[in-house]
Amino acid sequence: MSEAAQTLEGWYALHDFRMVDWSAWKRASEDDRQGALDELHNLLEDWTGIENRQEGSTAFYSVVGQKADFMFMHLRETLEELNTLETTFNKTRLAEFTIPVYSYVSIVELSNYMGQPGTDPLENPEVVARLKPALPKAKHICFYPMNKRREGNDNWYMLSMDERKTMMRSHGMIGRSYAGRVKQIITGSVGFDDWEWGVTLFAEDALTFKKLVYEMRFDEVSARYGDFGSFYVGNLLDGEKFAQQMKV
Ligand code: 76R
Repeated sequence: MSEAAQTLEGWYALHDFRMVDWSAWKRASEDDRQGALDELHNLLEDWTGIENRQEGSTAFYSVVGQKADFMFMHLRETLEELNTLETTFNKTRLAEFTIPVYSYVSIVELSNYMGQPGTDPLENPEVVARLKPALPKAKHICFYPMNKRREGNDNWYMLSMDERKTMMRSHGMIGRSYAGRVKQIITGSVGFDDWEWGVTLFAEDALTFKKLVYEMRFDEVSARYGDFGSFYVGNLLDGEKFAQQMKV
């Protein structure tokens, strides 16, 4: 058996994608619509409080295209908290005007492929900060789930630790050349959801997603071993921007 990579886990993650039921929204009275937006405002404030207390973090983005209209990415200490906030949202008036279209459950993950042998990563404050990150308020988000292939001669899980380390180093070097332009959060989802990882990228320039993902396609880890799910891309929201978007 090949040696499994050691992983460090941080906060649990829930990506929650919603579509707006525009017909119902337009049929609602102005008061009902305002009430729904006010309630969302309060929720967003609660979530900001949680982030300020470093008990979790939430990102709120629109989604471009027909897969969804907006999304939340929530990070929290426990799966129970994610469950509670999911149902809290479902009980709001705004939720009556939304249709859940996709969700993804995972946990912030760092693996030891690039780690320094003989050091305890949890002693490193940078590592700890990456496990429990405050999500950036970048202009754009990109999310997609992925697997490492297990097919015939292209089986990631049959490779030796050394072979995987070499390839992951090359992957990491490409990634690092985007430092400052992209913030990436890898969340592991083996045992939690339908793919093995969620990839969430944040950038000020959406084109950086295309450049980075394309460049990685030529790197062996992605070229030979990467299988990808659907891509979601969108723009930063806050209470005001959302109210603007929902204005009828
Ligand atoms: O954590 C680190 O910075 C160390 C190096 C590193 C690891 C271990 C790293 C760096 N990644 C790691 C693990 Mn990554 N990453 C992806 C994708 O679209 C594609 O082809 C793949 C999707 C992108 C865009 C990306 C970006 N990475 C992983 C893993 C877990 C693999 C495993 O355990 O087998 C996956 C699935 C994955 C996928 N990676 C980076 C980036 C970027 C931008 C970096 C540099 C980060 C930095 O240095 O700040």
